Amino acid sequence: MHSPSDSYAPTPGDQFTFGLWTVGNPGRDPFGEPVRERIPPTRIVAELARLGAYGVNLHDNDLIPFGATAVERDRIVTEFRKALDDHGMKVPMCTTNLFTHPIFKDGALTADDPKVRAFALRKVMASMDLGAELGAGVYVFWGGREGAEADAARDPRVWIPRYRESLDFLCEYSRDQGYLFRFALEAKPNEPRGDIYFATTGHMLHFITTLTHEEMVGVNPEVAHENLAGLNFVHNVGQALEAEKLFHIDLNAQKIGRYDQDLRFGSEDLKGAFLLVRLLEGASGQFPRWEGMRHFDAHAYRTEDEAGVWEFAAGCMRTYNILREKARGFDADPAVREILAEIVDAEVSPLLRYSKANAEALRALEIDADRLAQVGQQHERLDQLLVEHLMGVRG
Ligand code: GLT
Ligand code: MN
Ligand code: MN
Repeated sequence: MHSPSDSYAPTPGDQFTFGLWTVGNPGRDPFGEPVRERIPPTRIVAELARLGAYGVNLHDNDLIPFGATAVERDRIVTEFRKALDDHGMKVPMCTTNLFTHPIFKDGALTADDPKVRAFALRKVMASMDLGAELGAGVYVFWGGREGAEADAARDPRVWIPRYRESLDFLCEYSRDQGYLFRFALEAKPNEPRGDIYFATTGHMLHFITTLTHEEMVGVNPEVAHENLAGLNFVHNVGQALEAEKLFHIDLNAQKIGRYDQDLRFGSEDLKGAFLLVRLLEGASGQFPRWEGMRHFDAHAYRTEDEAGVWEFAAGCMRTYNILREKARGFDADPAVREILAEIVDAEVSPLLRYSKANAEALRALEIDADRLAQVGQQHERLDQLLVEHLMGVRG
């Protein structure tokens, strides 16, 4: 599976990253205790490098235990940096754990008690210092506990300004320190809260336009999270790309209608995964490849031992590379190209940009509505071609 002659074998050039918390997930769930030993971060770095990843991402407490002294912190960071250097691994993204400690039980940056908000802000600042020290360029905000069960307790016009003020504060902090962070906001509709604030990437995209330093802030959409909300992930990522706000991405898989599963990339909804890879890689040739990190926010099944964890990690990357090849094959297929070329009417399109003359030209344009209504769009054939490429009988 990992022989160098294998063209699907990942290399650092593919820009694959994993969170320490992903391959490090010990298999705890709401009904059961951990099934695996904690893998030390330095070994995670070594193993992921061996498998061909580009880097690892982390929360402050994935590396440094909550409440560690400054001396402990520095010792851990030095040891971790050495592992990174020894294995040529990078840390492109950092984030803060604002959800595990019970102080965050009713939110962090949106909590009612200003001391809780102060604690959260202080924790993010320290975590940004760590991220900057490790060379991270992207800083993720996942507001897992920013939400509610009892909505009578807090009006949206109270928690929205709190969240805005916090991000404005942290943008200023980043600038004052001379850090070059780009913030990426990650939405999720529910879990662990009954409802999480800013449920989808679309909500985040609007909220960003209200921030003082909106140019510093983008989104980090996750496959599973948009699926939990029943949404089309490719549409949402496409909207973020079009807005030039796709700063990071969390790749995984999810069965619709279930709890947040964080499954191995491509293990469910292969067609969705194919269309996503096609979009990110710019396979159609219409738009460029997206340059960001291909980050996997997923974990191995609870049935697995450590060997299974590395199978899981290799599988995420291998599936991505296979889908990239499939997407290129699909877009190079003459039958596909012919259908896509026929869809565009190059003659009329320029008239659809407003000018007085174009408005007049539209009025004069001959349009046979009944005839147009009868033109088939060849989508059945196009989609069947996609499915055949995916099944490996074409291309
Ligand atoms: C947590 C969550 C993820 C977020 C991580 C970043 S932590 O595992 O389920 O979706 O991306 O805070
Ligand atoms: Mn995520
Ligand atoms: Mn998730």
